[in-house]
Amino acid sequence: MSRNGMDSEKVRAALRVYFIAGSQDCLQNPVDVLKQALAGGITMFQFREKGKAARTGEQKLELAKELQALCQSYGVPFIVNDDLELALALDADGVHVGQEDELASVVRERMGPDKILGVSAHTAQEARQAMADGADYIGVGPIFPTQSKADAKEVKGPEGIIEFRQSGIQLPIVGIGGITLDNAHLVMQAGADGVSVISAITHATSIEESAKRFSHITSGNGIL
Ligand code: 3NM
Repeated sequence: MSRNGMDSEKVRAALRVYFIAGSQDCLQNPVDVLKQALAGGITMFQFREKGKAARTGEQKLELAKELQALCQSYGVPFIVNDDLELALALDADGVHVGQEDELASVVRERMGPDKILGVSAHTAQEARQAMADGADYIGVGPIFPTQSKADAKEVKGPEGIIEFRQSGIQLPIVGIGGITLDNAHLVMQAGADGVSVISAITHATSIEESAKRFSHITSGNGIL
């Protein structure tokens, strides 16, 4: 019996350019930011409204609805970070949880088998547990130093992904943390299926161009 929400080849494809953002990450209206990122070819989006400047309550809900509708117009999965109730209320495509958030097994149970479940894993043991809990993919990070997460763990380098693969983890993996147009190829070469990116897209001079270039790099068409 497969408890996973999507077949793993579809998940791998969706992870390629996995854009994450909340209003706290954006230098302009998050709706405009996402529009440009979608035009540039992002393959999945995670709504991560977190931290001091984050919206809450009705404002968060309204923003989520707008962003979800945009994703739907591009056929791009809309994932909610660490807010199962919001994901259920919106019938989002999935949820991403960290080790300190709601238990992955509980999220899988409540979302049902057809949704995408992502889990942040820092050790092979956490990755195995995530798989047992029904995760469709794991996020591994921080690969490089990041300014976007105050409580990020120790930097792993691309070697962190190589180690996961060497220990037999075959689940789709997305690298996260400090990934830029200059280092994304290293993450892919290490065995990741894709890159999760906040600031290299939200803070780019041209958001659309940045997303386009990530798409090239991760499809193997990048100039290394
Ligand atoms: N999680 P940027 S690092 C949300 O290590 C997040 O699990 C991380 O942002 C982890 O692309 C991170 O701007 C922030 O570095 C990624």
